Amino acid sequence: MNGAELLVRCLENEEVDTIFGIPGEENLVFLEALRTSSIRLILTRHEQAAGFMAATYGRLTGRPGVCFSTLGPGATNFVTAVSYALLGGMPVLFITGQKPIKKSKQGRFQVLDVVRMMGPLTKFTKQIVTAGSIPTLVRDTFRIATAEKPGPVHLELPEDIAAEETDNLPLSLTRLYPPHAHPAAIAIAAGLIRQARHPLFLFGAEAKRPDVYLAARELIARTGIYFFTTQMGKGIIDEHSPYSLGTAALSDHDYLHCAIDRADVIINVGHDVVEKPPFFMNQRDVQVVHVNYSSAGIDEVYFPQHEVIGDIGNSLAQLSRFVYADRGQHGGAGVMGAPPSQEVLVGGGTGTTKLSCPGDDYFQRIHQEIKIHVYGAQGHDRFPDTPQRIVKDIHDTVAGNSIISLDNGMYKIWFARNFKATQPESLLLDNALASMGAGLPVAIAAKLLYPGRQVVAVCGDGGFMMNSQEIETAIRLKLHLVVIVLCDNGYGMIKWKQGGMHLTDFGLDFLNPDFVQYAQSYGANGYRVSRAGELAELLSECLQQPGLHLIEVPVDYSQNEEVFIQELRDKTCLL
Ligand SMILES: Cc1ncc(C[n+]2csc(CCOP(=O)(O)OP(=O)(O)O)c2C)c(N)n1
Ligand SMILES: [Mg+2]
Repeated sequence: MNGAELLVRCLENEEVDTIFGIPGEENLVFLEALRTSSIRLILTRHEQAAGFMAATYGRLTGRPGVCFSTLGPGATNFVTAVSYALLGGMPVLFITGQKPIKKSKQGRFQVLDVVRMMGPLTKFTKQIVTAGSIPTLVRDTFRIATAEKPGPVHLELPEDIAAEETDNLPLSLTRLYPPHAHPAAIAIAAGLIRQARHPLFLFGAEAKRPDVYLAARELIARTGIYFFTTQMGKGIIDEHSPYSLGTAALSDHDYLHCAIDRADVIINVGHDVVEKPPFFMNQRDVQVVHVNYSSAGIDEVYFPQHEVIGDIGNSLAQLSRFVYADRGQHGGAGVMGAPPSQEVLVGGGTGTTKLSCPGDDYFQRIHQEIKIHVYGAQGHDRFPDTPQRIVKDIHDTVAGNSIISLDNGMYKIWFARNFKATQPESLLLDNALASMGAGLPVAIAAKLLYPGRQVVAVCGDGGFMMNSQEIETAIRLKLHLVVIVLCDNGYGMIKWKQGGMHLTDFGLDFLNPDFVQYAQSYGANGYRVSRAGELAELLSECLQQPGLHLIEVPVDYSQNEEVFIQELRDKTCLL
């Protein structure tokens, strides 16, 4: 067999069932090997989209997603998706073609040093120089991509190596078992929790592993300790839990931060500094315990005083046992000993609410305040819709196990904050590279993986246009998808920041195509919301009918200022 055939055999051996990409002439031997394989080819309209899709495969399955492109321009188009996988901790193998390395008749046409380009962006990058080395390279790249923290790896397959004959065969698979944390580290963490008056758990992106969220759910249920999540940790435990304080969509000053400011020990499970900070550590007297597969990156806003490094699922199971045993002795589950008769004052821009908080239920009170001011926020019943109303209408219309894929823009903060996730995949968002353009490709990959679940992409009019061509891919694949495009005719998030800096409104407005006609030109269905309340009706219909549906939703972003600036500034937490 030739090198390309062996590469495909090795991918099959790694249980790869899908590959995303766009071939160039340098990939034709590889494409031919794919044609006769068990691997499904998903041809996309931009390599960046193929990369986002493969990363989503990796993110959702824990096994590397795979994508491929040609040399030069195809490889450079991958760069954003490689970076997305790197910061987001998603296992992906990127394969790029290359001119023959032994002799080439095309000089340096399209030739870039792609291996070097991938260096700072991947966990491993290499040019394949003999066909016989393919089995070890594939095994090694899959091992590296999957090892915590997962990420992207890259192999370059030159044309002549693809054609080179070899009789080597794939290697057998091995499974990685991360080492367990040192018992002394567990004991110290348990001691800190035991002594804490107001412990809080934080769950981040790397806690999204099946064994971790099972252990996390048990730990919270057994101990009754309150928790919150980072944006990417959302849904690890159902946010309807009585112990959930929601998601840190902002880094400071939200209702949740009243609880964070009150906490004396915060146990950060699976969080690292790549995500926008869920809170700022300052020199305040809070103990932060970092529970993760690897040691914390120390930063001005993150310098945990204690670390529990090792398999997170095991660490949580052990902590659960320690803490439960201790709490059993000291009165069992409930909120830990706050001083009696504390007063809590939390309120919104619509007026403050003064609550008398008997005993130790400060966190319970914050839970109530979040229920009222965050999840209960309806926005105004007017047209165009407010972000709160859009989140609520989508939340209340989709099925409990649906998947919402977000692009990047202002609405991401609203969704992260106001949408109650029930499952780890409920809200797929990127708070690491936070690149625009991922919303639709991610939704396509999610639908391919979970054909039985409702999948909705929510994009801004800016982000959607960065990969809108993938509508064709979705149509070709006959996917039932709903794409919601929030229209403010501008880069709303940056406008908000510009306003926050008291700068003049400049340079951020654009014109849009008619999205209804745009969708129809692809053979999709297009709709436009033109009155308050219509989004929920349209969405409900679109979720019933097969095919690709695009709903254009004008959005009124005046609430950014009203809530995130005025309401949160006016609220007070008395500690
Ligand atoms: C690829 C990329 N370019 C630029 C940015 C910076 N950026 C972040 S949000 C944003 C505006 C997004 O606009 P839109 O998609 O219309 O969403 P809106 O905020 O208007 O709802 C920009 C330009 C980014 N995150 N990613
Ligand atoms: Mg916009």
